[in-house]
Amino acid sequence: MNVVNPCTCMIMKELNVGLIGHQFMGKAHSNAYHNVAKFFTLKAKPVMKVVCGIGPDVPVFAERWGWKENTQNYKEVVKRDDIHMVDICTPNKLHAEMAIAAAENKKAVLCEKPMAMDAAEAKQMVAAAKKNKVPTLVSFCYRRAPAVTFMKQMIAAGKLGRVYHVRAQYLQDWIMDPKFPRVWRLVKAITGSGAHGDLNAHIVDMARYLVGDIDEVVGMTETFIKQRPLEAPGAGAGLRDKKAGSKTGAVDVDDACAFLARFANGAMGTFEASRFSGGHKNGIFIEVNGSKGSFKFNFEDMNELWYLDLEEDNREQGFKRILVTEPNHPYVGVWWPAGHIIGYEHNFVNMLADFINDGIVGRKPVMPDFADALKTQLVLDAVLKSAEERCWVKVGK
Ligand code: SOE
Repeated sequence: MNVVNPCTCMIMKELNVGLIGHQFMGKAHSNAYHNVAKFFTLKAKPVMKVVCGIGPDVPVFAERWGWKENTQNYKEVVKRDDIHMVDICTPNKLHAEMAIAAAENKKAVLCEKPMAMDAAEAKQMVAAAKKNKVPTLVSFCYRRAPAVTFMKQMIAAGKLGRVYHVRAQYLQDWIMDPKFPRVWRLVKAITGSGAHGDLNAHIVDMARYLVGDIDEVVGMTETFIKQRPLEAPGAGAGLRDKKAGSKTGAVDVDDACAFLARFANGAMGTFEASRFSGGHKNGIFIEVNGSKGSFKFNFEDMNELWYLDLEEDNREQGFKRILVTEPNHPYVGVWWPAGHIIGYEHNFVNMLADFINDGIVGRKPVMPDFADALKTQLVLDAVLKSAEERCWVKVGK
């Protein structure tokens, strides 16, 4: 087999992957490795070489998902000569350390979002990737929902004219019960921030992708439940499948964060992330209004894109529903015939195909690479500063 390091040679047949993390995102990424070569024509086939995680269930995970080996030691994984790509699906506080170690060992790096705990860490990741000339990608998976990619293509083609507004929300409700335990996503030292870094990160990435960079922001955060039971040992592995213990601990991250933004092109943005929006499970909504029309997208109906054409006769105007399942819509051709809808997990497969073909083998930057995702992190940092200082803040560089 012609196995070579992707960072030193462009001709390769197999891409050996080391995955770090075996919870929710570890599962989503494992599913993508399983399926990507079956649906897409790839320039290199990923080989699920080794999964790394902490806990007695790692061997079971490896067996179930088809990872050839498993380990608890990530430092071994990033150093192995036979690993070409490292995929980081761990809690946020480990992203920078692991990504830098992987880049120093000349591995291509895929990293879950948010990229880092803050922009200072993200800058170190960018520097390590640049120094070692390795392909990188941050897993902002929703930009690769066909409807979102298609919206981007239409906006870039001028369908909306001048963009006036971006309206984005990411709403969940999984921690509304005050008895829900203080899981790692609610601990600042592990996660960096709460709903903001977890959810606003996605919609900031989508908005930047669709409309461009953000110059300044003003925001507010709130923590509604400030004390929670600590997590009891022995809970299930699912994100929401947790048990409360008898002791309690402080919640030091935001439950919700809203902010206003001014885009470099003059558009106005409103963003809202909350884990206290009853009835919303994974409610991602984004709308863009321009001089010639509007687009809107709701993830819970992710195969649909709504489009308003202001150049139509005003008596016939109205939002029209485009079912984004035609073979010539982005990514759709490799999946099912028109009308046979796709779901959440397909975004990860689409993303992986782009990273392997264009980034790792093609050696072209695939967005959002570390340098691009740093810009999202700078927006997130500016919002937190603004909330603390109660004023508008310029997004850093
Ligand atoms: C948890 O809130 C979470 O899993 C996020 O971390 C993901 O990025 C999001 O897409 C779904 O919700």
